[in-house]
Amino acid sequence: MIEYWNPQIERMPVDELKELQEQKLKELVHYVYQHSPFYRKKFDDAGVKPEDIKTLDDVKKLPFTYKQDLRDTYPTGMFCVPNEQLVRFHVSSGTTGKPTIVGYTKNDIDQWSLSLARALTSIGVGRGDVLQISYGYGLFTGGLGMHYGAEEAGATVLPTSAGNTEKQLELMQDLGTTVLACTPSYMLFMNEAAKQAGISIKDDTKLRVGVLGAEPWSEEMRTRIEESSGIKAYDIFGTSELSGPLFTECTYQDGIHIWADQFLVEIIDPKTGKPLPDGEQGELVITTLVKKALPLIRYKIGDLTVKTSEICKCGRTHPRIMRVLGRVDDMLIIRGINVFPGQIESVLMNIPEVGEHFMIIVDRVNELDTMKVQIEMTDAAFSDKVNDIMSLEKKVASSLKSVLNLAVKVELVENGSLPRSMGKSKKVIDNRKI
Ligand code: DLL
Repeated sequence: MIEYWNPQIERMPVDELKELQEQKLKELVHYVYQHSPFYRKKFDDAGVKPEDIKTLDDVKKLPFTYKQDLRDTYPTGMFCVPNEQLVRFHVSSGTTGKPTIVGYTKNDIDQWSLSLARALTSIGVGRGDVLQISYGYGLFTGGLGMHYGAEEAGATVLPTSAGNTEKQLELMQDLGTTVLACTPSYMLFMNEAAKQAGISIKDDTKLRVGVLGAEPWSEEMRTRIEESSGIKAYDIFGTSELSGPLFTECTYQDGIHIWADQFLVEIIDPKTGKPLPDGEQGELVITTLVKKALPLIRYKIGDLTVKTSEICKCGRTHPRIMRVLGRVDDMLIIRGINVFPGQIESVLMNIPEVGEHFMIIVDRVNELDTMKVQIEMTDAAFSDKVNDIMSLEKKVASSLKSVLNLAVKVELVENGSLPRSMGKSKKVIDNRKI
């Protein structure tokens, strides 16, 4: 039986949903124009007035908002409410420059929790579940965001945060954790740590669901995680600027549901900024329809994906985005060829002898880009004496070549030698940028 948190909203006929969005969009543009000097100036510079937004399609007339806008107005220059109306800040540390600050009113937190409660219900998680949250608590939105959403959904929260893996495994067994929320990288790490401690997550725990995200991961990685841990692994997406973790797939695992009564999603051509039709890959752009402290108008998230408006098999009418390939700026250009780390992961995870850990190292030698992929083997392949290291390296290189159309040097490294991550993992070292 399919469960809904709010069936009226989640299965609302598409026409009604669009009407609701249109209404909220019109209210939003007036709201930001009145409450934020930042947006007033942005609209004025673009020559657009709130009254110009009459239909949903008019969203195209609105200017984009960028992460850089948040940095330029650091700390709270884009906010639409005075600080005393805020109940929380989250801070996202960028690799360069100022961090971005997100503020929330009480209502913003409630809306965020509702969004996640719907998402968790859609993957069959709620009352009766022990949900271990191993996303970091603190300035990062993963821990606290999941926490409030999971409580709203009725689950019993075990707020372990990331790290102290031995303790996490002990509590998982003792308290009967059924759902684990963490990055896919940390899921792998936990699996490994469990094995070392003589515990099988599959056989010795009650874990049945993983709510995995905050970083790109491939379908092939999902298969591996599901098989090795005996769980259903669901993709969860969100960004701190939109609130934090917000959207998941449903049990059909066929795209991530974006709640249309709260968010308006567009896919655009990253170069021209023109909206793209369903089914075409482009950059994700989201407008928040109900946030009050820090509403975002056509926020250019930077992630590449594909949208579909087809009604899902679960009956939900809200649009879906497919697995996020990565950020536009994660794309590596190697001798003129575009490569996403996720493509490499997909190829590697299809080769049974290759383990789950790899590192991509990009360099420039004699003015020429080079790419090396370091891989670890699976334990099973490692113990197979007949296995010839050289032939495995060759096999991996040729699989990569056939998919990427690029010569890649493959280097087998000792198991356990590549870095493990408890949060978002780093899979690329680009020495060209150093
Ligand atoms: O990572 C929020 C989050 C917490 C999402 C917990 C899911 C679970 P940021 O730190 O602002 O927020 O990073 C957002 O991470 O723009 C994507 O590039 C990437 N990302 C997040 N989820 C996924 C996913 C949180 N499921 C940025 N697949 C986003 C691919 C993801 N990329």
